[in-house]
Amino acid sequence: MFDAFTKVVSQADARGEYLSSSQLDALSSMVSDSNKRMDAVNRITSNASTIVANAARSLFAEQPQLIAPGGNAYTSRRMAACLRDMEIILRYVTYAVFSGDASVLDDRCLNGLRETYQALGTPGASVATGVSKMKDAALSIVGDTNGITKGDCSSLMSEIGTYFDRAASAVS
Ligand code: PEB
Repeated sequence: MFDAFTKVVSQADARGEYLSSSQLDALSSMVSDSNKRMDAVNRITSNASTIVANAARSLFAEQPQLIAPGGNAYTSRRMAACLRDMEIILRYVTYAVFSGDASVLDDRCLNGLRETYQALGTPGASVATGVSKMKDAALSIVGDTNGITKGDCSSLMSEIGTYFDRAASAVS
């Protein structure tokens, strides 16, 4: 499991080189923008249940076969498993945002997830739709300028988007 710093150290060490000035510049700008990153993590984390519940409602409205008898989210047990899965994925996304690196998400959540869904008969494409709905909700919460000093969060938001995209494409 890497963060943005240990990732760069490991890459440099594999080549037996010192850290390059462009690597130092990238990490330095990450440090100077770190309050934005922590605010983003805090906003997603404190709205996690709303993000999950709304994304799931919207998924089931679009794909009602999932909650019809025989559907993959039919019965309370499967519905609970589905909501739990979305919550787990969102939690690992927040870890990746915090670390500035996707490896925790890859290694502890996404690795083998497609195969797990295939074995369970759970439609991965539907999970991916749910994840992309969580992405939209999370980004609109992160980008909400109401009651906060306005700044440029565009690169952070596009980075956050890549973690959701990574999760969606890992299961679809
Ligand atoms: C992954 N999900 C399920 C299981 C596992 C995971 C390992 C099987 C064991 C169980 O039921 O608990 N677990 C989950 C995860 C990690 C982990 C991400 C990462 C660390 O450890 N059903 C739908 C939707 C979708 C869904 C499309 C969006 O209709 C999910 C939610 N996951 C779903 C369902 C089950 C499941 C299990 C319904 C139960 C499957 C079943 O028993 O039929």
